[in-house]
Amino acid sequence: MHELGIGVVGAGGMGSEHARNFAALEGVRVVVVADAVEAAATTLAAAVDAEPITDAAVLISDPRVDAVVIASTDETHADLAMSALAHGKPTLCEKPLATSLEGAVNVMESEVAVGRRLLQLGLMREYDPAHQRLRQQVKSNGRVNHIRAVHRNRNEFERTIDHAISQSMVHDIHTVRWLAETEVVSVLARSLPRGQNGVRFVTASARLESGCLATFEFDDYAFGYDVSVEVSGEDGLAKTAGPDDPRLHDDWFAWFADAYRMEAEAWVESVRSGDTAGPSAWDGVAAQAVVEAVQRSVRTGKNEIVELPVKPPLYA
Ligand code: ISE
Repeated sequence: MHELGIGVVGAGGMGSEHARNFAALEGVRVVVVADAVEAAATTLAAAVDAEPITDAAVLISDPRVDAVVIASTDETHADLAMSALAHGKPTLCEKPLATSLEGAVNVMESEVAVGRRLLQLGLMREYDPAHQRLRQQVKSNGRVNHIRAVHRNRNEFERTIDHAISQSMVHDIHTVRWLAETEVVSVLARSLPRGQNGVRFVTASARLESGCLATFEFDDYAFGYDVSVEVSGEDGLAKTAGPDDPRLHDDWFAWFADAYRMEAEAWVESVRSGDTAGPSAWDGVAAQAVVEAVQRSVRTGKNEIVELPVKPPLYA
């Protein structure tokens, strides 16, 4: 078996999680770790026996790098993803795909121009065993009427409302689209401030194309990390773990450790088979369109329509 060479861009929390997971897989080698902060690149590279560099462009064009993982800061994702696509390299890009809908569409169009899927987006809840069980249950519960997506963070630092929505609620938005297998058409949001410029709580009520409803409830400063989903179907209710879940943590790394590992395994398999699957650039575009509608609704206090571009046949 040819050893798969992976380059990891970004040596922060997410880059480290990915690098360690990939380094533990048989037949996979993390060859390069890039981070603009040299010390961060050096530390992570040493941990996974890779070479540290500071220039992500060098990593992407490195012939030893068969596939690229993008886990750097949000505003770098789109350009790096387009560069990896231009090099024809399979890429696992952390969410969000871009920091604007226009940026996300540009990445998607670059992939459409390539003519085949090369990019998987790191919306990893699809790989979480609890979410997978939920999806199976949902399928046997008849028509979906309502989805309730609850997400609690334990952020010590204040985040702006735009960041809370684009960095956190984006996961819940994807979960709802994935479970209901339909798009969000409009949203009405409310928020509770925290400190000077931060946000404590954001709720959004959404209508979906199939006619079903969804509620998003996001707390940025809760007692512990928590993600739970509840789906009311025509013939029954399906839930992930309840509020008495013993898995209360400070952050998402332990909570979703299995999901990250399974995402890594599935992605490596898809790179080997040449069949990119999992959350796509289209999912990134659709999620970003909803993110922006929620951000608008918080500001206007009104129901906002999701401005979704046409879905290219590549993602049918
Ligand atoms: C973080 O960036 C993640 O991706 C986590 O999965 C999410 O739960 C958290 O809210 C985000 O800040």
